[in-house]
Amino acid sequence: MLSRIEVFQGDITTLHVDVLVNAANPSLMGGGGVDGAIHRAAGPALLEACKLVRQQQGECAPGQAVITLAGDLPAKAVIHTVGPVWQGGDHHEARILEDAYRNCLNLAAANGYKTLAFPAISTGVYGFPRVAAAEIAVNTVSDYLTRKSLPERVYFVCYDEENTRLYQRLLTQRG
Ligand code: AR6
Repeated sequence: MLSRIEVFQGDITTLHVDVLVNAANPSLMGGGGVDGAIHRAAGPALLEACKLVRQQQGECAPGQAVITLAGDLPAKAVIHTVGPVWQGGDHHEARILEDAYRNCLNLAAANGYKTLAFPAISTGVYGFPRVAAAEIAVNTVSDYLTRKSLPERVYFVCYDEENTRLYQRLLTQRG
């Protein structure tokens, strides 16, 4: 099952996967970090698609996810999820982060997508401690894949070497 999970170090916008996950904010109107990089690479069609979702469904609550087209990206679609803002750990941050990963997996599977790439949700501007966030990411995705056949393959995209080593270590530990 772990052969269905890979770690990739670099810029998520360059990946040729079916669907990329964006670490968005509730407004879905773009921002900094990976959100900014995805919107820049996708072009204005992505913002237009996000505006439409926002008009139809309102804001995206933390832990929830929505899907849009991918504009100029090599991916076929983008799933926008909102991670928790770290507030010390006693505001359900872990459960919300788990929900975010699981809802992205469900949405990718419901749309028939086979390959999915996640950034390290909430570990930038939102301040979630990196090790705890990586443990949640690895455990939630691994548990999901043992039960489901889609997505077939999941990539954890790490922007720096430290996070890459961390994910590789956690995946090795899970065997
Ligand atoms: N590819 C892969 N990972 C990246 C990239 C990239 N191009 N750029 C940054 N990262 P963050 P959050 C990593 O702050 O904490 C936005 O303004 C980065 O090193 O992007 O969920 C939104 O609009 C970090 O490990 O997302 C929200 O307001 C990880 O992506 C807010 O930030 C997540 O960092 C969301 O904050």
